[in-house]
Amino acid sequence: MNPGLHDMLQAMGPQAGNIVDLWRVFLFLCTLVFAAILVALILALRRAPRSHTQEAPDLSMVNQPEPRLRRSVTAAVTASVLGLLVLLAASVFTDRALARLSLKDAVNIEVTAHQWWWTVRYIDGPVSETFETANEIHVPVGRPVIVKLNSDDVIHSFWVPSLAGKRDLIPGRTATLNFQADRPGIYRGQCAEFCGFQHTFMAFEVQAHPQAEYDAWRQQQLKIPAPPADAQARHGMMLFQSVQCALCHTVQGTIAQGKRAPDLTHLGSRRMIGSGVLANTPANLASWIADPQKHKPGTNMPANPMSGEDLAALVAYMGTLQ
Ligand code: HEC
Ligand SMILES: [Cu+2]
Repeated sequence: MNPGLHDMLQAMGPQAGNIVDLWRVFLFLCTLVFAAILVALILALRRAPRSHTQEAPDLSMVNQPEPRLRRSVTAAVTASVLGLLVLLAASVFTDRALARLSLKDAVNIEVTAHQWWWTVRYIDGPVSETFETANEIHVPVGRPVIVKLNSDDVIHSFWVPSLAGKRDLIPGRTATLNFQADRPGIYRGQCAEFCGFQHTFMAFEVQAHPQAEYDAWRQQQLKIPAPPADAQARHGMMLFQSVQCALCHTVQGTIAQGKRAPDLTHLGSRRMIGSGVLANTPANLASWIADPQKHKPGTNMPANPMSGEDLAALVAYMGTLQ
């Protein structure tokens, strides 16, 4: 499966482009400084007076005036200050360039971080056209996206290296991040602020589609899945609503309206489950539902011991949630 591009050096949008340009300026200047220091060090080592065990050290140079040394130190200090000023200016210009992204016709999304997964809400249009999904952000290519960031528990950080810089999600404070994807593709994101046991497995992805494909995806997300016709999947639905699943998870159009876990209304349309730990296949779903702790120790979903028959029914039901 395509793991998604996760590379800040391969910018796929204007925001990441600005950041990689800044990074190149830093790399260039810091390499120059590093090389200059090494040269100075080598020269100093070669010119240092060698002492000899049999003779008293020659200390006459200590009392001599050192006009050359003074000049070199002045030059080095001046060059360092100038170098730092260049870096400062480059940072300020990058910041301005980041703020210049036109937000006309933007897609508005609200992302809430949890230990250790992400709620994604699409908030454009009237309330009847808002919907929720998890761990996967779909965006149209070439249009700006405004992401409002919140956290439900501890501090997390939203980072899609190929599209934009990092932005922290701080409980009780809303931050915003704007980005735009210039080419269709799958861009991997990752929580970039240590947030507990499963921080590593708090991944997500941004899927950028051509506008028409995005519109089709959006229409699909707005639909409420029909109750399954198949007997096994119906049994799965009944189980989902009668065992504790429904206390944590939501499936739109059913009595399952829990808000403590990923919305499963369109689970079948997602590529991954568990914030990127497993591919979304029936076998993985079964294994996850039976014992999520095996795949993501410490995760806030308990194990669900049940018969193989019930498990198969639940997986069949999940498969109908397209
Ligand atoms: C105590 C609350 C809780 C209960 C009960 C619960 N879950 Fe979950 N579930 C979660 C949480 C939290 C996650 C996200 C885990 C993560 O990624 O760290 C999750 C994730 C999932 C996922 C993966 C979704 C995704 O998009 O990554 C599936 C599928 C799932 N649960 C199905 C079930 C089923 C079926 C049941 C009932 C047998 C159930 N859950 C019971 C809390 C719960
Ligand atoms: Cu996190």
